[in-house]
Amino acid sequence: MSTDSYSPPAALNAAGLRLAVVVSRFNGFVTDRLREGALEAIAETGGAIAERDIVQIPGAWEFPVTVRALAERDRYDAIVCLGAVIRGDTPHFDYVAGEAARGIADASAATGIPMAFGILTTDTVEQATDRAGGKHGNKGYDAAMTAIEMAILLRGLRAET
Ligand code: INI
Repeated sequence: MSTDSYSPPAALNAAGLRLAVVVSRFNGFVTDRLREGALEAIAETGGAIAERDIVQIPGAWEFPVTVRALAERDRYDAIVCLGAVIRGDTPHFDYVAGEAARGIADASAATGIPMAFGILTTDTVEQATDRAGGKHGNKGYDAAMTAIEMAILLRGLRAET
């Protein structure tokens, strides 16, 4: 799957990496496609993921507590977060998108586990679908590639110390 601007390193190898994918059901017509993109990236790089490592949550607000719980299992090399927060007419957008971003960033920094931000934050449904397998690529695919890249990078950095 081609993407707008993310360019993964030439030969990423996800074999043996322990990955979790967290997908929110809100705006499921978008997040289903992000999940497909993420699974495609994992398969393409030689990785594998079991059903139990794909976690569904109601909405983007629920990411922070979920990724913390997953990180505390001490089981994952990286976590991929997939969601869609669409502004529409609701002021809910700013709270949900902002807290999801902050909570994931905090959890990642606190636990040392890379957490890729594959949560679309858009003004319109069209902008979201364009980025979920449409004309601007698939940000789920990009997020999974980023998680794989970061898992490998951090594994290397930690091995050096
Ligand atoms: N959750 C989303 O993932 N995307 C949205 O666009 C959204 N909007 O617009 O409201 C949304 N709200 C639900 C929220 O994430 C929580 O699930 C809900 O508030 C219950 O905690």
